[in-house]
Amino acid sequence: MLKRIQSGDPRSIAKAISLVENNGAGAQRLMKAVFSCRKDAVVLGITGAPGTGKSTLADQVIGCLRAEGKKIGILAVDPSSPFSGGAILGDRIRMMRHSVDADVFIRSMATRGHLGGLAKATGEAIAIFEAAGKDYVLVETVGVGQDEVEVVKLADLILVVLTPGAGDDIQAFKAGIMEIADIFVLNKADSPGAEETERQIQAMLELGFPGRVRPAVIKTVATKGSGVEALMAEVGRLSVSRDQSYLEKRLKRLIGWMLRDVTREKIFRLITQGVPDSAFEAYVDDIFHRRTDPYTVADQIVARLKK
Ligand SMILES: Nc1nc2c(ncn2[C@@H]2O[C@H](COP(=O)(O)OP(=O)(O)O)[C@@H](O)[C@H]2O)c(=O)[nH]1
Ligand SMILES: [Mg+2]
Repeated sequence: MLKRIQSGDPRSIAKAISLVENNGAGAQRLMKAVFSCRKDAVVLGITGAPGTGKSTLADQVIGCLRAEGKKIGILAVDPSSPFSGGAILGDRIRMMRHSVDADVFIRSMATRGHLGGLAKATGEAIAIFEAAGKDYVLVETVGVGQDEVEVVKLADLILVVLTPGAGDDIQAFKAGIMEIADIFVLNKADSPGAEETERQIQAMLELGFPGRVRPAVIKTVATKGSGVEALMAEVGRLSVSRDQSYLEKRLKRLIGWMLRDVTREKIFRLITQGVPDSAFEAYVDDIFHRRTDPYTVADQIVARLKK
């Protein structure tokens, strides 16, 4: 399977991502192999509120990169997936013209069971793309919750997409995503109020980035492709000047998640093996009859496992 992934075979890439997403049998073994042969891609995070034009923009970015012969993997990450089948479908339609291109792989990632799980699955999918020889990986996320901030931190460069009249978004974003933006994209620059919003973004940047290189604000009309060249020039400039320590940080964050997750799983298995169902039910019964409480019992279980 690893050989087929390395040859860029889309089916094997899809299979591998499903395997790590579902944490299926052999996922750990596969990821060990993937890690040993991955090569660094440029990972671009594209984040912003729903409807700001992230997918339309991604489609343009794909077009530019394909013109240079680059191979690309795209992850459309949607943490609220039970309710947003339509959004992901929209993403796919937006990038449809590239879906027959064998060197462009588009994949949606859905929510995971626990916080950080989505980030881990996304990180693993990026590693699979890197093993498959992709030069660029685009990660589209809706930038709202904590999980999304974690996901977008996997990127080497983060593009925050805003639209005219996004004053409220700017307030909402300030808390998390704004600080980690490398480039601000003011998309839908063909809509009224673009200049005013640009001023608001600049004003915010003046206040909010002490001791940091101020990110560029680039106006685009994704539906027409205007401004995309300037955006790609800035992406190119930043990815060249980006030092190795950045990449190291991204990889270490991913490795940290994997290590925690794998360890958590092993410990969980120990618990289920070490505490038989009958003993567990007895504990539940004791708590139910108020003879004890979950905290005390948890301590007892841990003590039992330590022995
Ligand atoms: N007027 C205008 N509409 C745009 C622009 N970019 C995207 N759109 C439209 O905005 C809608 C949402 O775009 P989409 O890419 O799906 O946004 P996403 O939810 O952020 O991925 C679509 O109907 C696009 O055609 C733009 O620059 N100008
Ligand atoms: Mg989208």
